[in-house]
Amino acid sequence: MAEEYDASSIQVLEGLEAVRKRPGMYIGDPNDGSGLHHCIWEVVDNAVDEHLAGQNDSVEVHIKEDGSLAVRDFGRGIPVGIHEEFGISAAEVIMTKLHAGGKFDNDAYKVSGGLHGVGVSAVNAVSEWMEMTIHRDNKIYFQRYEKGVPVSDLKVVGECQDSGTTIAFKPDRDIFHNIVDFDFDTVDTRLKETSFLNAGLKIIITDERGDEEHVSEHHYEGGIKEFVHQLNIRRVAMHSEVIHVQGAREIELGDVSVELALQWSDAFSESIQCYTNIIRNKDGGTHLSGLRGALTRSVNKYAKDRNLLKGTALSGEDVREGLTAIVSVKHPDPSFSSQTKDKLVSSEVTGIVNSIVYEKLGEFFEENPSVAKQIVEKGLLASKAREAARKARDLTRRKGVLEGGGLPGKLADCQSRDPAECEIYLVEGDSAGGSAKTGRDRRIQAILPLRGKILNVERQKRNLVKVFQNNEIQTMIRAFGAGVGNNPEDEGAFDTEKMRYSRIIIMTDADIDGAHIRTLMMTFLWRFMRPAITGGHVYIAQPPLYQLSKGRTSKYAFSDEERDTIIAEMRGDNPATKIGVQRYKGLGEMNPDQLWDTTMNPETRTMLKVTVQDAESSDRMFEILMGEDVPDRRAFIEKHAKEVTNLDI
Ligand code: 0RA
Repeated sequence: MAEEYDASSIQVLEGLEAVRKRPGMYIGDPNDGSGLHHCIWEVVDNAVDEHLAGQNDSVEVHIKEDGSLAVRDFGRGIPVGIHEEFGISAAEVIMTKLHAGGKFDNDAYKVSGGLHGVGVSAVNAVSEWMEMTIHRDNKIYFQRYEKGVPVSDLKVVGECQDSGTTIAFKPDRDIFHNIVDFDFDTVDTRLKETSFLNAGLKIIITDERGDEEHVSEHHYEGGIKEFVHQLNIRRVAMHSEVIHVQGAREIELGDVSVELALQWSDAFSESIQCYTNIIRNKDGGTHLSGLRGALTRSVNKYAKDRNLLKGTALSGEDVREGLTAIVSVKHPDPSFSSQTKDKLVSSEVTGIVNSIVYEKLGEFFEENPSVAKQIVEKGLLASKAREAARKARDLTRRKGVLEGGGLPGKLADCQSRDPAECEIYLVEGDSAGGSAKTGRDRRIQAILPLRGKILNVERQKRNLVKVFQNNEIQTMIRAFGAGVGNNPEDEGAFDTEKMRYSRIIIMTDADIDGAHIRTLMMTFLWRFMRPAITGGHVYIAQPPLYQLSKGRTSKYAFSDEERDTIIAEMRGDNPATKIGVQRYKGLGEMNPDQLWDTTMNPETRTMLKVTVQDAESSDRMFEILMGEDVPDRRAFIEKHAKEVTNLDI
């Protein structure tokens, strides 16, 4: 017995050591905040498991002043009895053995199971300390760990009437570098999602840092139905009730259950979020394809049976335009394409979701003919708009060919024909365009001056023809030479392989107008040339805000802080030196040499690369930022003034 214990405790130490050596492999990047927050999800998952087992109705999360965090649940309490194999308490096994969660699997736990995979022991390993308090059998048990190693036995420290578990931990600063503070918004957003997906579970988050305590409570009896309602709150819904369908099928290992909530709105895009066992699968997978197939099939069937279709059937894209949906699958043993579970690959799920959704949605349409009709009409409208857009796009293409090679007159092209080294500057206004043309490296840099504010494409959802007839937009399409449209299946869709320049650089004035024009350009690229953004081809030039001069030397500052630093440096010990400060209001105020030196010289310039954190929220962001709802837009801009893009620039 003793020997066994020693062997297993060595195994435990080795396991903890592995986690501390390569935290990234177990809990995610320890430097960018993702690993730090993953620790919270892991601990909360255990409490959610108790809810799934029908034993817990609320979770309290406390973010503490000292950098620690505590998660309390009101479940059965972690078992405290001695574990036969290891000779220590079951609780200690759970806290110290990697993947120990599965050891206690029973029927109630079928669809749970260390949801994020690594278990609380991995969090323990990367914590300066972790404290476990268990209320069970009218006793309070307590044990403390440091860097994953117990520093005391599990002890009875008091009596109680209730049951439940509290796990408190402080992430180890030796492991988490850059970002060591929990971010309230990140925690709040994520746990709100968790509570939507677990109808009836109450999650209360208390931020105890700072002077004022901040409390946020999430409790949704309506579950994912309420989630969809919330996601559409800023949109005009096509039908007032969120559609909700549910079903299950038996497979060898147990039941696969499917829950779906959906609602169509006047939005432009489709937004479907997929989950397996409460875990988000951001790249979808077999549940998504099952759902898509069933949607197309059931809407077309309804339309055809009622003679609502004029000609050909609606495409999947037509049917899904403006759809917001959540699909949540529970599976006893799901497979994913990767460790991060971004995509579900269990093949049987396609057919299961497809048949449940087709059957239940068909029933819903029969019972709600007016809603069904609206959905079909919306699809027909989408199909018409798409057809018109296709024609307008073809026209743009043909026109390009007729005008000899298709390059627009305003474009000052570069000499090289090797896209890899070529870049195109989109410049606001003709005068800045003039400076840029003179100042550039004409071998590899092309300049396209655009006049004033380009069309706000977000407000032309139903009028794509207008988009394609717009002069500035036609000019961009022809200059880039890579087509237009985000759907790779369409003829002439944007294709990064065809780009004449590998970098598209947006260069606008460093003022409010410039920021607005930049956002308009990004909105166009996002809606019509998305692969350019997702492929990392879009950049934002960084012109200086100030020129600071002292005698004959001059320096440039790109921010107010930098201006102050440079002024202080130039003054040195003599505060009386009055430094010359020129604020650049527009690019046009710089002469070509200055523009080259400060902003365009590839050897010395800094640019921001536009990347996408999350397509879903970028979509939403453009909808709000460029959409028609004025009060909403104002609120959004006020809240996110500094990060006008969640496209992470
Ligand atoms: C294993 C078995 C049982 C409960 C738990 C684990 C459990 C783990 C955690 C972690 C945080 N809170 C928790 N609550 C419960 C079932 C024990 C029984 O049947 O009584």
